[in-house]
Amino acid sequence: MRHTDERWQRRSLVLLTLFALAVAALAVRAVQLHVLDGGFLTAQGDARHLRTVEVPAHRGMILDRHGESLAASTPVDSFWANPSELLAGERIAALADALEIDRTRLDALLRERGDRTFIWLRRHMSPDEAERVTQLDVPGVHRVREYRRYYPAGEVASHLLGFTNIDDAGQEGIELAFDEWLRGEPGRKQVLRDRLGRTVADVQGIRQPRPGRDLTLSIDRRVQYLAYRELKAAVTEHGARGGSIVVLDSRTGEVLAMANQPAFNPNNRQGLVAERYRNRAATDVLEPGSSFKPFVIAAALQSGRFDTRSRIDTSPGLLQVRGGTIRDVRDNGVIDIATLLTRSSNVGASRIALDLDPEQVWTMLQAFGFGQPTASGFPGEQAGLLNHFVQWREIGLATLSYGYGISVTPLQLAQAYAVIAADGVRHPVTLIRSDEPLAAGERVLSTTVARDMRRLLEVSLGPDSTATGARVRGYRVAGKTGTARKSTAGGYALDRHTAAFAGMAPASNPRLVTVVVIDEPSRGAYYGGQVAAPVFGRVMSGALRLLDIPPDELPTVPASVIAAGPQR
Ligand code: 59J
Repeated sequence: MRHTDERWQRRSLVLLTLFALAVAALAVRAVQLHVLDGGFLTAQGDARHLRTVEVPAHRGMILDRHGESLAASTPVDSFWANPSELLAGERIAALADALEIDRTRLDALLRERGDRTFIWLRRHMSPDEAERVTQLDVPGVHRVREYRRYYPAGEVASHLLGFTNIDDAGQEGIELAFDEWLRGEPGRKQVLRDRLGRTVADVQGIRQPRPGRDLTLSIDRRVQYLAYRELKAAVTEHGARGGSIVVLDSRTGEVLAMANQPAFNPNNRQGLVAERYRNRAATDVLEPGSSFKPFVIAAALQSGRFDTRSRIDTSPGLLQVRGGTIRDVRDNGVIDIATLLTRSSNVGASRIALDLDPEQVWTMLQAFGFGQPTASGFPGEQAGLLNHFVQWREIGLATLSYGYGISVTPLQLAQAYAVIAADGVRHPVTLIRSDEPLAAGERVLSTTVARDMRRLLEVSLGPDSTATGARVRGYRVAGKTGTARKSTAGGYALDRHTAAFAGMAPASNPRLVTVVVIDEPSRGAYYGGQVAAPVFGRVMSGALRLLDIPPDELPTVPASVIAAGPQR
């Protein structure tokens, strides 16, 4: 019994001693870690922290139909900081210098945002400028790769392309409409940072950025430039408020050019007002006035009640209808339809319209595309206004026949003229190059009526026309002028006009449709024939040659040459 007790005591003593030794060992180790190795371990813990950062994706380019660049993203460098890291450091003055920002501004920036862990110091520096900042190696300053959009065509395609914001996201125009396509998807990567926030190593890419896709427009950069240049010259010459021009390929519905005034430089938008950003050709409406007459006349031909030889009595240059009086500038007497178009008789157009079934006219105007936005997909595009025929009274139908009480965008007007150009078929308007054979399109007019209409629009530009500026040497041209008083709060203004010209060439087999609108010419001349037709003529002349479209008019041989007989 006693023997057992002794053994037990001895065993307990051994255990106790071992336990005490273990405690002592732990205490020693604790002291060792805390006191001796403390600094080293703290440094290690802080030095290695992983952060996930976003890697911006490269935005796709916008190209013209021949692959010329219209918008491209170039790499730039941006700098950010964690203010608490930077405040602790010195060399703020040198940093401000290298960043090319004001010292006091940098101080304020850092103090204001003192509680945040991320602020931008400076964005979008060129690689050279950025290198100077990086060389300073100021702790807490971080460099990231970003992209900046550049528009090689500058003002020339400004409204059409729109622009991106500083994060390269689409804000206006094509950049906005096709943002999803262009934008790509940012990647993510994990980086290892040291205690001062410097990236020690890219640990791993979690997800590669997916670059955006390129977008090929229907636009031809050369035609676009021509359209821009001639429109700008005319708006300047006539002291106009603004203007628009649209050039369509009438066989496909592709927009070859679209320009407006005033314009803006998309590469430097500082201090610009949003007013200048509007692509008026799609976002602004006008009362078309006489440039609208062809559509009601086309409805008349299609109805079978009129043909190209029909004669209309416009005497005495006045027409009383229920609700008002229609006026011509003079008494044109009994005239055929071509003359009606040349002299732009409002009475003649009204007489024809009043003889038609309103529902049939309305259906046809809808088929031409009025009252609905086109298929262009352009942001902010207007539908225009085409009242329902049950709302038309006699006066409503009469004024509609010469282009009032309806509103259209220049793009819609071009689309409708393209129906006449394309033998009666409406092709949806598009801003994207179409590589595939075209969808059939929608038939609006019979081929015969479309050709008759073309002939009338060609003849109306004959010797008596006020629109001689619309003529193009070597090509037959068909088209129509319009001069419209602008509607204001108190009725129609006496001194504010929209001057327009719309037409096509070559008239025998049209390829191009061009619409020119000049808003409020103010230097005396304001008729569509004087102000808009010459722009049409110059743009068509250049575009037909640029596109190698064969002439359809035989050069006239001077009588003197014929009289001289065969040359040897
Ligand atoms: C006109 C109108 C206003 C709206 C008349 C333009 C109407 C009308 C009420 C007088 C200027 C002007 C609904 S005429 O485009 O007839 O291009 O060379 O603005 O008639 O009833 O001092 N065009 N224009 N009319 N309104 N309301 C002719 C015509 C046209 C010309 C000239 C002069 C108008 C021959 C326009 C041209 O074809």
